[in-house]
Amino acid sequence: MVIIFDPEVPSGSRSLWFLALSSLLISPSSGAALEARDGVPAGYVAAPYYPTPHGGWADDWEGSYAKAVELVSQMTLAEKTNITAGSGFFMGEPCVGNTGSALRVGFPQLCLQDGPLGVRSTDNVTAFPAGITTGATFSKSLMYERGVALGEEFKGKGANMYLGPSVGPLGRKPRGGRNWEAFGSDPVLQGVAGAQTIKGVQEQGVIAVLKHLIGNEQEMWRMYNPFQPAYSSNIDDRTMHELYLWPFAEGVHAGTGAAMISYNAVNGSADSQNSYNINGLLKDELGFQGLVMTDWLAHLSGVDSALSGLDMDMPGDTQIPLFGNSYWMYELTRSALNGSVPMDRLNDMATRIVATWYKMGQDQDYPEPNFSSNTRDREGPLYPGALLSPSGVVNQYVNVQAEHKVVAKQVAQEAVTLLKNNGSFLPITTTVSLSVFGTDAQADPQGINSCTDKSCNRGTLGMGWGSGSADYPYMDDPISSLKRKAGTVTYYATDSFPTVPMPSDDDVAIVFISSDSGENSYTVENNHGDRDTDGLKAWHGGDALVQKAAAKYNNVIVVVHTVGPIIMEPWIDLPSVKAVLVAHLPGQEAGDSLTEILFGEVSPSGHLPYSIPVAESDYPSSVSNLVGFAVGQPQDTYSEGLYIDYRSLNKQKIRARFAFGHGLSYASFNFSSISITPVTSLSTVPPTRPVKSTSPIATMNTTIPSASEAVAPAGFNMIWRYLYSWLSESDANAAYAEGQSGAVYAYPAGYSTKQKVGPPAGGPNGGNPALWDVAYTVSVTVINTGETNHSGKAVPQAYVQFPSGMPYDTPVIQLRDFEKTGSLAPGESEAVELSITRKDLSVWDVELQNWVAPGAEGQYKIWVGEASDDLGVVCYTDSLRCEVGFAGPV
Ligand SMILES: *[C@@H]1O[C@H](CO)[C@@H](O)[C@H](O)[C@H]1NC(C)=O
Ligand SMILES: *[C@@H]1O[C@H](CO)[C@@H](O)[C@H](O)[C@H]1NC(C)=O
Ligand SMILES: *[C@@H]1O[C@H](CO)[C@@H](O)[C@H](O)[C@H]1NC(C)=O
Ligand SMILES: *[C@@H]1O[C@H](CO)[C@@H](O)[C@H](O)[C@H]1NC(C)=O
Ligand SMILES: *[C@@H]1O[C@H](CO)[C@@H](O)[C@H](O)[C@H]1NC(C)=O
Ligand SMILES: *[C@@H]1O[C@H](CO)[C@@H](O)[C@H](O)[C@H]1NC(C)=O
Ligand SMILES: *[C@@H]1O[C@H](CO)[C@@H](O)[C@H](O)[C@H]1NC(C)=O
Ligand SMILES: *[C@@H]1O[C@H](CO)[C@@H](O)[C@H](O)[C@H]1NC(C)=O
Ligand SMILES: CC(=O)N[C@H]1CO[C@H](CO)[C@@H](O)[C@@H]1O
Repeated sequence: MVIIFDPEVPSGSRSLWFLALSSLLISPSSGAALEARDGVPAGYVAAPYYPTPHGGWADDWEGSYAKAVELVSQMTLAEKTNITAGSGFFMGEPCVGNTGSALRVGFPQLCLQDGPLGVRSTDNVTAFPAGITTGATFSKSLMYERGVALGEEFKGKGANMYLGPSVGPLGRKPRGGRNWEAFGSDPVLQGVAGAQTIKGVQEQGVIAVLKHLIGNEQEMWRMYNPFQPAYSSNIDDRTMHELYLWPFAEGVHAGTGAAMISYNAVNGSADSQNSYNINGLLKDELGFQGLVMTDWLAHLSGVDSALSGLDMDMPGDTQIPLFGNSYWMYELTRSALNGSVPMDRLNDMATRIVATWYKMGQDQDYPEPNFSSNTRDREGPLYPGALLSPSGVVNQYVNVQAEHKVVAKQVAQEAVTLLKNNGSFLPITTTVSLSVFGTDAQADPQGINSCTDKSCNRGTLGMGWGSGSADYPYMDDPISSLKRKAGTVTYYATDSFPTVPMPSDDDVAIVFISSDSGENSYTVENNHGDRDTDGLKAWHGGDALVQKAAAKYNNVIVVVHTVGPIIMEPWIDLPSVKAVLVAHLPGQEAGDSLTEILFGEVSPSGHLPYSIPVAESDYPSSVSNLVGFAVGQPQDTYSEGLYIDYRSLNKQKIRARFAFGHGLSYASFNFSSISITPVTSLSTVPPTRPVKSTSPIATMNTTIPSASEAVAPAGFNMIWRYLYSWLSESDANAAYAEGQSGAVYAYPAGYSTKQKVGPPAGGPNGGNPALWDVAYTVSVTVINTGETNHSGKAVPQAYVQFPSGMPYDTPVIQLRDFEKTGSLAPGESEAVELSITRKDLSVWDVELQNWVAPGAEGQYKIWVGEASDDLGVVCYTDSLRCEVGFAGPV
């Protein structure tokens, strides 16, 4: 069967294709038929949670809400509904999403643009390293600096919202197609990287959009279509809190202005109308004050999604775009007039949007968009989806790159992860004779941007494919950099081992291999977004290429550009394979960032943001298998619970080939002067949450306005198929009359309009603030022992081991904090402090519905080391002693 409605955001060049397809189908009139719950395993329940908690009660949002309440109070009904949805797929030039405006009161259209690693679908931008690469740096400051640069570029192009960072998928399934857009298979690494990105982006005045909430761990079957529901991720409460929701809590804590729901369902209920997730988890427990939007075309219902807590529908259409149909816009106006969506909810939706805009200061001189996602020509149609559209200047070619290549290169470089370096083979000198193999060493010979949204794996793999890609302004490819630096370089631009002259003993071969994945909107070499066909194998016969090079040469260096783990067993132990470097997805700066490491100008300092197992089957099948086609709703049940990646391998006592956090340096480090300091005393249950103050939303006028507020001004020239929030006069009158007649909407079970006090674990900006109390700090002095005479950066990582004998089955060790040192010269040292919070020492108790520190009085062990399997230092929270020289807990 052809998967018709997969594209998250197809590029403009394909809009006609889309038009043709959509005209073959009839728009469904309601999402109700799509709410299939059949097949969800017993016990997984999507409980109702109503009403949507009002925004505006957190102290740090008070000023923005005050202004927003004032502005929204001046809006008519049609203005309020206009700003809660997009004007339609390809209708509002120029961004991938464009809201309606309320210009009469001074509120503009907002421009929403992909994606996590750069401004998508335009030129004169930086192609930054991907999320997974950023995670591999284990550098909080670089995560932040990259965010700053991204924020500057989005603002420079006039985009109001940055559709990132992605902290879901978490990388539960190594084959998952979009894991590379996020930061790694651990909630703390994801959470820290997401939070640093948000801080950097939003300090520039751009609204970050934290995504995708939640359970979007594979690409295939992710979308509802008129014939089949999306898969259901069935996640138990504890796993939700301790793994998947964790990075979202950190992002909300960092102040993200917006969040995006994902396509799939959780426990059988679609994420875009899952009241438990949006109203309950995100808005009440995590106290989120900003706005929640759909993923593109993930909107399935009008009244129900509004009641479930959704605030913005993107890009505005029903699942079948371009017909001028929407579940919101004019339908939301109707739903408010007929009383089905309470004015209180609509006030909250509109105010959340406007408050977020004020919070980032976008009311002050924010630039308008100066680019087009649809064409690179200077002039083009203003409403490409409309067929008949006026033309105008759509591209101003504003160059927003500034000096961002510096931070882009730094991220790419500090991510390079040295996995193996037998006999300190690396670094090599520039005078050795180098033979280079693999098409991945050179930029795509057909053009660096020749495949739409990078939907091919040709040439140096700098990013995966789909809506998370961006155009390269240039590609500093490894082969050019090698040729610039080294004396003798012979390049064989092939993935099949060629005939080569007999090498001498000292000759060095560098073999470039890759593994790609992306969004389900494209199939690349038979991989449907996820790595369903190639699995965790190197693409293009990469394993054989390495093996054959290793048979010929004494000295082989393998460089891997990859979206995630690949299995290295076919060659990793071959004696000639002296060194292996994972360069992840470096973006435009693939060359010098790598070769400076090969030639010893800098030491590698990247660490694995996931484990590389010996075999994929070392994981439980729920993790190693993708969910396939099903009649009805495909079920993806998280039966492994907390046990993914290293948590899983450690539980089963299976050694990874290379463990999470592993990464070698040319320098060697030693940790000394280790101490643990108690900061806030722990109690089993955290101090009581703060009381929710009354939101100013509660003061707004909730009377249903007159029907005239829903009608377009006489003579307004409407564009065909553009989405407007107006009704015809007769429709408006009929809806108003319907509401006054006492007709009542068939509200979902559990529906209520009474605001709740909020759950015990809840609080503003991420949950109960006490969860972020620092319980302990661990200090270590890192010294470069000087044995190798190389400078380098170390990454001390702190993992918590919970007390034994507790009634909670908990992973042996879990990452809780990390820091990266500066570049330490031989003999040089740096003191590093790692923080362990109350939440870090807690489990989610499903009975109490709260975080519980089960060993408040007992002994937690805080392990510190340079990888999850190299933890030589331990500190005890009860005796406050620290010891060195351990083999580690796993
Ligand atoms: C899914 O069902 C499980 C098991 O009943 C429950 O613990 C969890 O809270 C549910 N999650 C959602 C989002 O409904
Ligand atoms: C809705 O937004 C569109 C696009 O900016 C605008 O043309 C229209 O006038 C707006 N409607 C209202 C009610 O302001
Ligand atoms: C109000 O309008 C909405 C949107 O068309 C519709 O779904 C709902 O059933 C209507 N409510 C009543 C009570 O007619
Ligand atoms: C485009 O961006 C530039 C630089 O940010 C800005 O000066 C200009 O006003 C923008 N163009 C429009 C139409 O707003
Ligand atoms: C490392 O190199 C030495 C020779 O330098 C060799 O004896 C040994 O087998 C190699 N080990 C691996 C794992 O390749
Ligand atoms: C670090 O070096 C000191 C001596 O300087 C030594 O006693 C200690 O064992 C070393 N620590 C580790 C973890 O190797
Ligand atoms: C509230 O809205 C209704 C309907 O638009 C209006 O008649 C009434 O005057 C408003 N009340 C206040 C206090 O503004
Ligand atoms: C150590 O490295 C420095 C800088 O590269 C160099 O000048 C010095 O000669 C080296 N010392 C030894 C003992 O190799
Ligand atoms: C500096 C830069 O990259 N400028 C480019 C901006 O985009 C236009 C149109 O694609 C190019 O012609 C410029 O070279």
